[in-house]
Amino acid sequence: MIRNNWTREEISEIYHSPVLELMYKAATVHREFNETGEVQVCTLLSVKTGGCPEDCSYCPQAARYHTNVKTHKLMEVSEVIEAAQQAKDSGSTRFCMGAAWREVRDNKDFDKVLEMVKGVNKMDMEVCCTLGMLTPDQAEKLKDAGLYAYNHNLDTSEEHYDKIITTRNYTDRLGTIEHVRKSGIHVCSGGIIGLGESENDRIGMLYTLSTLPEHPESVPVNALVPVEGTPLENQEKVSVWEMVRMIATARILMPKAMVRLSAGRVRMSVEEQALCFLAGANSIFAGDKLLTTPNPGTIEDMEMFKMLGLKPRKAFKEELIEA
Ligand code: SAM
Ligand code: DTB
Ligand code: SF4
Repeated sequence: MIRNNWTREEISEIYHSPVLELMYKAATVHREFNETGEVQVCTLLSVKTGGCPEDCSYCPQAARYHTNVKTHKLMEVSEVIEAAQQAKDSGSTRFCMGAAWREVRDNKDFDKVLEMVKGVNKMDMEVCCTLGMLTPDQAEKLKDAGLYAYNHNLDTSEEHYDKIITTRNYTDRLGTIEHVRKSGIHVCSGGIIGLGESENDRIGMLYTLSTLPEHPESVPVNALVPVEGTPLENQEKVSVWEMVRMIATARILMPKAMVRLSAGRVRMSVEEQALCFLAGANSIFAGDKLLTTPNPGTIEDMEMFKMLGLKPRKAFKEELIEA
């Protein structure tokens, strides 16, 4: 049964249960609702890099921090299509374009992004964007261009939010998620662990996500990639058990969602990633770069899939065509 009325107490009990018990339960829910052994492979492309006015303290693309990220204006449509083709050729079924914007503005750049969405959509890949805040009208335009999903993370709990970001608030975030939902685009929303948040904050974020009127179709779970020059550059690495707890709890609360083992895989062994798949993760970002930071390479991931007997998942769109 899919529930949207979880309580913080119930979530805390699940999150804190003995880890082997938690994994068993999550694996059971996963088996019941999804094809275990199938992992969705997504590719990210930073279509506009750096120079962002926001102050997200984890982010290498915020203009105010001195990081090694080179700023780049919005890419050309043809360059993006070429990158999408490469992603498709290497087995990705979802292509996600990210822009270091606070929000979308109604200007030529947005028109260009709409062209990118149309182009990737024609290639029979699921097309996703993460561009910052959206108005209802902008969400409609993206939907009309063929956008399949929109990524907009809550990142942390409502209580912890202003310790991480001060240039916008939780209500802004939830507003965009609502506009995306209303336009009929799939919602992709999750967060980051390792920002110095408490376990209660992690539970709080999962509470907000799992009590939305409809669960997000994808829930990315990122481990902070600490980047030199950002306020969080010296944060300690999260242990694999914290990732496992987060992924397993998300899987139990939101049984049908794609739970994505997102940033942080470069610092995880194959064994650690396998624990995350067992705990219910069924999606990854592939390719040697996330937006600006490194990610395991395609060959490494192919070897991992072979070793673990995992199969890349077909695009949902493809399934619809075949049905
Ligand atoms: N600017 C848009 C926004 O913030 O919504 C879209 C791009 S932003 C880079 C997308 C997401 O990347 C953030 O919400 C955050 O969850 C994640 N992210 C950014 N920097 C990260 C880091 N150093 N480690 C892990 N995740 C990170
Ligand atoms: C998400 O939750 N993780 C991805 C994607 N959504 C856009 C981004 C991770 C970014 C990690 C830092 C970087 O590479 O710049
Ligand atoms: Fe800008 Fe997004 Fe980075 Fe925040 S996370 S600084 S909004 S690019």
